[in-house]
Amino acid sequence: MQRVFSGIQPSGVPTLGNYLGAMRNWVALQADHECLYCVVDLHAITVWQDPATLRQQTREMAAAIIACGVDPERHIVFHQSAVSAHARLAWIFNCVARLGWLNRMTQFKDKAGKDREAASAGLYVYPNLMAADVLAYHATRVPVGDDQRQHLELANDIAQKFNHDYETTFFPVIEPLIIGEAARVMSLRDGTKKMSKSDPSDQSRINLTDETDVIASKIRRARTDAEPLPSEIAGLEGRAEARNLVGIYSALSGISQAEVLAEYGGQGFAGFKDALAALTVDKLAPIAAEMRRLLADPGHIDRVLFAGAARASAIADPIVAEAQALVGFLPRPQV
Ligand code: AQP
Repeated sequence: MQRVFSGIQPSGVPTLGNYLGAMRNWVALQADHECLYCVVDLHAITVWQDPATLRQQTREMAAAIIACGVDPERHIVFHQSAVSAHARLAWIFNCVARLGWLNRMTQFKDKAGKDREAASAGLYVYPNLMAADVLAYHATRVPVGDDQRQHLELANDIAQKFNHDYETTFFPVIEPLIIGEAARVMSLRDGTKKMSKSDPSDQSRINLTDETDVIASKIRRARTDAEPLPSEIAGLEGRAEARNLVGIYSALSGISQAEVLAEYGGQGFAGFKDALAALTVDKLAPIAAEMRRLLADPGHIDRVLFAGAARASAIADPIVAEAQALVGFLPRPQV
């Protein structure tokens, strides 16, 4: 059985983008993979987080993963900071990755914005930690949204360079799993920007915890253009907002974009938005209800995470110990 690793930052409430680009696929992969799903709090602090909020959001993210349908008994759900192998391997990768490679990462450019000098060093080396997250488990399959493709290519460059520099075949090749329609969900306010849980505008995204009337109002107010919906996919060219809403409808309903346009093409947005709002509420309301139920008992969530972290460490520790030995470190003392 192939091993899957994927992570999500507790940097806000998970969004429809996180759900369609990642979590929904995590659920599907459980049937025939060994899965590790990680709340990546080390990544989250690459941008400052209020400590109490970070604790709350870490539990919320774990609850969201379970509420979406991940089974933490059969698979592993844990928080990254509880497994030291991630940080130990990331340091080695900081020394393997080249500055030129990191300079090409578009996520750093997007997140650092205009004032790059003020961004944290952690944000810059974020892709090295992401490579360590996956390779500490020798995971070969990583389900992510399209936005993370570049980081996974970098992870493979790091693995290859490590193997070359230390004359080994120790690290395997990682395969990104970018599944289905709407692999990149865009902001409801700007169809050229991805939907993000940390976007300052709450109107730009659907949160998994949004009440049904909030979801409906956000979709009705989503930015669109003045033209009716086209009847064919080619007509979405240059219409980022329309393309995004059609993509979301298709992803949530499981019908192709062409079929969506066959039904709604030629109509204005109002009716389509009503249908999309109803569909979104239908899919997200049960997840929100289950999240609320789980969050009523934070002690239970902590126990799930601690048990997951112990199982994750049992896999990663020997792998990272071997990487350290390949580099030339003396063994760690047994405690
Ligand atoms: N808009 C999106 N469309 C599709 N997939 C998405 N993902 C995130 N946004 C979209 C996928 O969700 C997973 C977890 O992402 P993350 O939390 O580790 O970081 P991110 O990609 O930076 O997500 P956000 O929501 O934009 O977080 P912030 O606002 O903190 O930066 C990944 O698999 C990602 O592809």
